[in-house]
Amino acid sequence: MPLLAAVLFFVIMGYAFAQDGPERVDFNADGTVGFGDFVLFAGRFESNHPTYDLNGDGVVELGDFIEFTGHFDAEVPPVSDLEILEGPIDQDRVFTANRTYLLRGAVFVEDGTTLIVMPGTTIQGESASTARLAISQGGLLIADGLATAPIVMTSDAPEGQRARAHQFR
Ligand SMILES: [Ca+2]
Ligand SMILES: [Ca+2]
Repeated sequence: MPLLAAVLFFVIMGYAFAQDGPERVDFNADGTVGFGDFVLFAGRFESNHPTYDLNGDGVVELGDFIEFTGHFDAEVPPVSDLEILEGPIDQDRVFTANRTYLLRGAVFVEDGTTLIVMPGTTIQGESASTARLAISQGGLLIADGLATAPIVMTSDAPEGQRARAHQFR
């Protein structure tokens, strides 16, 4: 295809994606568009709820459903928001795939506390503070990754500078 048409094609595609990316229909914010989102959508059918009125015509109807199904099974790119964790985790927590968690210094999951890490979650250890994650006796870490959505534990140092012993890679 001629260059100008190719450029135009990608500009339009980029625009369409920015306007109507799958993150709009990941209603339960779990990183993919799936059945859970459908259940939420179905619960608002024929309402005027703005979140589910995807085409903005004031009612949640078939047109919105068609738009929703167009994104079905799509993966939602992780948003850049970062949560910094320091010190003890003393209340049950769920780490979700739509965020990145940065460990600073020693982070402990305390006795009697459960930390659940959802598939697809990224956890970074801060290089400058020699970050580490420890599970106290009686604390619980549940981190079941999936082949399609692994849990990544890595360093915040750039690739190629993660050579230190014991460092998150
Ligand atoms: Ca979802
Ligand atoms: Ca609508």
